[in-house]
Parts: sequence; C-alpha cells; structure tokens
Amino acid sequence: MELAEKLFHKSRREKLSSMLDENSLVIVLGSTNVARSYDDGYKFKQNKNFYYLTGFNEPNAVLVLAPGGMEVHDEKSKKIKKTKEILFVQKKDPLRETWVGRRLGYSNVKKELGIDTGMVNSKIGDVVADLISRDKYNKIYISLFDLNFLTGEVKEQLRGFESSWITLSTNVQIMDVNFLLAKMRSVKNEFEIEQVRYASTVTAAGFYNTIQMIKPDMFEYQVQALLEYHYKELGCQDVAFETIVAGGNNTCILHYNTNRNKLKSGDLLLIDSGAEFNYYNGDLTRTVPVNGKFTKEQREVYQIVLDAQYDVIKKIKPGVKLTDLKKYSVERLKKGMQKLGLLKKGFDVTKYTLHGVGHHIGLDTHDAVANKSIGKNDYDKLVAGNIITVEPGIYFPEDAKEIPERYRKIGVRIEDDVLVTKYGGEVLSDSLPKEIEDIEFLMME
Ligand SMILES: [Mn+2]
Repeated sequence: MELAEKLFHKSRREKLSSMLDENSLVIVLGSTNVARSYDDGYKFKQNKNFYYLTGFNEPNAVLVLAPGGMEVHDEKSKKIKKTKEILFVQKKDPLRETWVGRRLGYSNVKKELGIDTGMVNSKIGDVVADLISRDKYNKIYISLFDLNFLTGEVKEQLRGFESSWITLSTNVQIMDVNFLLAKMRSVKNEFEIEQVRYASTVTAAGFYNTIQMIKPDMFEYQVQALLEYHYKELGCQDVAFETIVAGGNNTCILHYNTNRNKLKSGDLLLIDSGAEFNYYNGDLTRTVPVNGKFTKEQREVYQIVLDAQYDVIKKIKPGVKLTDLKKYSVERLKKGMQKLGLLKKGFDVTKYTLHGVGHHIGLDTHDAVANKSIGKNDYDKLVAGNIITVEPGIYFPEDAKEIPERYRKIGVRIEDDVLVTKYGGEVLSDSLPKEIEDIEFLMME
C-alpha cells in the first residue's frame, strides 16, 4: 500500500479513537463473500466503513480498536503486548491462495497496512471474550447491521460474543459505531477529495467518449459496454453501481438497469452511471437524443432541468441546507413546467420530479453519512469538504394522461458531482458538456 493511503487510513483510526473514552472497545467487521449461484460468488466488495479505517481488501477480516489500549498475547514474540489496534485477517493457506488469490497473512499486517498488530481471524472470538472478561471496557461499539448480516468463519468465531450480549449489557453500553463513522465520512479530506475527483473525471471522460458513438438501433447494453470500457481503460477498476442506460419511456424509470431495449430514433436516452476508483465513486447523468438532435418538446423540458441545475449549483456554499436546495429545485422545475402550460391547477409537481435534488457521494454512491438535522446535530447544513450530486429531473411517462401526448416518454435528468468549498460549489465533472448545442455538436457525424 502506498504511504499516502496508509497515512489516510491511520488518520481515520486516530480520529475515531479521539472521539471515544479510554474505556471503549470498537469492533469493525469486514465483508464476507456472497454467493451468486451454485458455486459462483459475487465479486468481493469490502465493507466501506471497514475500508475507510484500514484500506484492506480481503474478506473475513475484523478491526478491533481500544483507544485506552489492550493487552494481548503476541503471536510473534510469544509475550504479552500492549496495543491500541488489532487487525484480524485470514490465515495463510497455499492451496486456497492458488485457487482464489493471495492472502496478506497476519505477520505482514504492520508492514503492509501500518496497523500495529496483526492476528489470525480464528483468534477473534477468544481475544474479544478475554478483553471483555477483564472488566476494563464499559462501552463497546459495533455495527448491528453488519453483525446481523455476518456469515462465514468470523460469524462462528463471534458467536460467544453474541450469546454473552444479554449479561454483558447490564454493565456495558453496547452502541452502534456507524453513527460516529457517518459523521466522519460526511466531510472529505484532501486525500478523499482527490479520489472522488479522479472517479468523477474518468466518469465524465467515459460519458464524453460514449455519447459520440450513440446511434439509433443500438441496444442499451451496448452503450453500457462502451461506457464501462472507457472507465477501465482510463484506470478505474469498477463501476460505482449498476449502469443505467434508459431509452424512450425507460427514461422515466429512476433506477432502470435492465438495459435490454433497442434505442429508437426520436427518443431520448438517459445515462446515469459512475466509475469507481479505489472504492470512491463518481455519479453523473446526461440525457441525450438518440439520433443526435433534440425535438422541440425534448429541448423545452431539457432546458427547464438544465436551468434548475445551474441555479441550484450557484446556491451551494457552507451553511446552506441540502433540504432547502431540494425545495428550491422543485420550485424552479415547477415554474418551468407552468411556463410551458404543462401543470394544470391542482396537480402536484412532485409527481413528475419524483426525487430529491441530490445526495452525498464518496465511498458509497448514496454516501452512508450523517445528513439530517436532529436536535443539536445539524448535518443537513453543508460544510466545506462535503461532496454532493446535483441532479434535478422531470419525468413524463407515456401513461401520464394529463400531460399533452407530445411531451410524454420524456424523462430528463442532469447530474454533476459538486465539492463544497468555502468559496462555493466546485463542479468536479465540469469537463462534460450539458448545453443543448454542445451535446448536439458532440453527437454530429
Ligand atoms: Mn446520483
């Protein structure tokens, strides 16, 4: 692992520890493999909170932190060792490694990852039981969600911990660690901003190269193939989420990713996709005419969405509430629709705008961060270091009888990734055109 990465993950462990009492114990579970069918598994994806704290990308691993220290039996020196962090990893296994992939092994944890102590994951149950029996820790932080979905070898090991929960809970506060990590993850530091910037820039380049090649009668999945080819070609290892390539009426299905239909001349095509770079995500949407030329009605609806998007981005700065941006966006879209005479009295505009104006983005596409205002905590207010998407949309599906027919089958969404800085919003995906003339020019033969 590169030094910058090592230091980043170390800084996250230190930050989390600094938020806790001396008598706290934190247990963060990594992901396990998930079955796909018969003997085939889904591609391994690490638990994002675990990745944030470790940068480690193998299954069946567990991180234990004790800000006030813990004493454990050291496998290397055979002595009692005082440490603040232990990473439990899979045992070295030459046969399994030949079939499935290399394993780091506990003895390489410190050198490779910069985490003080490495241990084999078969010890996790005994170590946790031993630490708890010492009556030193009165707060234990763990993710209930991850514990609930835990399978495989670590699950077996932690069974004792789970069954001692009831007697443990009268003396020890058991709390969810996700809340603390969600607060931390909402503000990105320089290292993270660079990761998202890269993912977003590659996503923009992938869109740029792909949009030029779109022709009527292509299949949606063929557009997807081009896009994903460019992501990998430009150095991103994966997609952030299942790519959405939606033609015609499919533009009105928000998370359509079947991608099996043929694109028809005269229809719109909505592409919502992102590249993933070291687990950090981009997330962009462009809506383009399949044949390279917007119709009058498509153009009218598109311009409303584009104007709203520009106006929302202009409003972004520290202190502004994300929920207010949403209200403002819906208001702008509503005005645009009224101007075109598309909103009859009594109709609820949100029937056609469907979703909010955006979300935080980072290790998760819809980033698992604190984003609400509850009590004294106001995470709805933007601060410098947040990265959000801005993605207003209007959707008139073919069965929207109250909308004139020529406007139906038109779904338009335009999405960019925006970094909140103290000066305002910086659009990370600025290199990708979105003006009508620029898109038509890009699609010209
Ligand atoms: Mn999005």
